[in-house]
Amino acid sequence: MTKAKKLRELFESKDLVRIVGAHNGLTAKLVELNGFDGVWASGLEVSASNAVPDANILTMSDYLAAAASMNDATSIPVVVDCDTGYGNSMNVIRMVKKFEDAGIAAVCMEDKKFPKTNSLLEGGKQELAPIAEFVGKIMAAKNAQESDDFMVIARVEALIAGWGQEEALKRARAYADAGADAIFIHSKKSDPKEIEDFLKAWDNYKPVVLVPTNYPSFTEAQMKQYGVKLVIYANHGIRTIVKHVNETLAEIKEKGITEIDSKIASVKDLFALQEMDKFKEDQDKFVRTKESVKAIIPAAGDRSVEPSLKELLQDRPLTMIDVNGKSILQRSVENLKQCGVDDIKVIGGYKAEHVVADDINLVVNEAYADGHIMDSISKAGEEYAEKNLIIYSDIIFETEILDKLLKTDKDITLVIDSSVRKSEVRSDIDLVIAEKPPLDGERVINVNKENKILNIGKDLDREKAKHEFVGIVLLSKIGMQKLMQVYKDAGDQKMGLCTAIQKLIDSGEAVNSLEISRGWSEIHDFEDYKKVSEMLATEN
Ligand code: SPV
Ligand code: MG
Repeated sequence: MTKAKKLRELFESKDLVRIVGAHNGLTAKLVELNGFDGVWASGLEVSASNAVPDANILTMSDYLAAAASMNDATSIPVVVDCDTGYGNSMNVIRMVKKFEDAGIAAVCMEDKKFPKTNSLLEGGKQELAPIAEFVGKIMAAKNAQESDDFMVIARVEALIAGWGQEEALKRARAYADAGADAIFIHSKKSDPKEIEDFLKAWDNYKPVVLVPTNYPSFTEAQMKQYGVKLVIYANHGIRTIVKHVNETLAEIKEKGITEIDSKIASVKDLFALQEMDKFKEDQDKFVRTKESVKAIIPAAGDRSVEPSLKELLQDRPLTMIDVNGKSILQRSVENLKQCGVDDIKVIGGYKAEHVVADDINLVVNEAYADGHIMDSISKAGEEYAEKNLIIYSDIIFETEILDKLLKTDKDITLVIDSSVRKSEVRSDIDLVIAEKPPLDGERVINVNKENKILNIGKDLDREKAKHEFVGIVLLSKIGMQKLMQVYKDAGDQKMGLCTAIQKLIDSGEAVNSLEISRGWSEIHDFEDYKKVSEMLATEN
């Protein structure tokens, strides 16, 4: 529904339509959020907000831009104060076209000479235009509008100019007869008597509009008794702003900002008015400088079953243990961010309440004890990115590994380590048998040559398994869908990642590898923890 139609409907359905002055999108939005029927794009507010007199110092384009900003920021109708129409009838024709095109519901013109001076200015020069001239403007406006719903309000300034009640009534009738949709009768007196006299004599010949700034004792109940249709509280917003900004500035000048926060709107309040949540959502969806990457870090398991870690893991999961001043998780998060990965989902379970790191998205798997890593990964949701990283929560790694991995373009790529064959082989690591032997120790360039994985798991033939799975996998969207399908089809909540990958390989899926031989470590027991802490201590 157009805003012009909305205003028409308000005129039909309400005794008294209440609108409030604003000067930009923000103040207009506050008017809407406070439940008023519409916005008055006040000439006084718009010019005051530019710190210039309300005397046609600004141009029609300035007022149009301000009104459009108010209209865009709100869903309620905007009635625009168009002063005298910015010139003669020819200017009015263009004015109506421009404001109607901008979605404005109604325009209001006053019967003064151009340039006008604000009506409330004490001793202000208030020159009335001849009736014929203003009637011509109303006819021009009504003829120029495209939709029947658009309203033209004629503002009678005879009382402001001191020309008396009779002149006011004569003008009001002439404007109404020329096609004006409503008559705004203005007064600057503090006593509402002249307004009441007008209302009695007018007898609702056409809807009446009031701006009771100078006669605030005239209540809404009285307005309703006289059948007033529209009341405009024209400038109370900007007057509040001036007073309170001054108070705040005075306090800051005197005391700094230590105590001011609780007295003013929070930055969060501003973000809400700016609809930053929606902005962020759209930004994530549509602003693309590279492929979208999501990281999933399953960190739900309870590893305090490892006796040497029992002490350390009493109050936190393994990923949260402090390794030289930073948790394992925080280290992973920082590495990911350095590689441009901001969408990081961590699946917590055991002591999930203690899983914290900067800007992570924590998903809690309450039933973590019933499941295993694939179960946790499934809890990250089914909205996969173009590239999806799965990173074990108990490894520490250097950024370069991710950098290299993110440059690969296969559906599934596992980071594998070739140093395993040299070190003492432990029973708790995931071994890998790859198509080709390790490159480590050889002088090679283009390390990223394809090397498919044939087998992965803890119980592989140690003679054949020359690599270890590092705990980092990169999957395309398709790769991710296939991996999760394997998990779903198996119906085994206790499935580990390596089992799922082996099933993919068995079903003929190509699983590739990125070989490294340094730059990472897992922490499976207290010995690992000590070793890694020492390495990181001497790192810099
Ligand atoms: C305005 O708000 O700009 C008005 C109303 O025109 S008044 O200031 O009372 O003239
Ligand atoms: Mg005005």
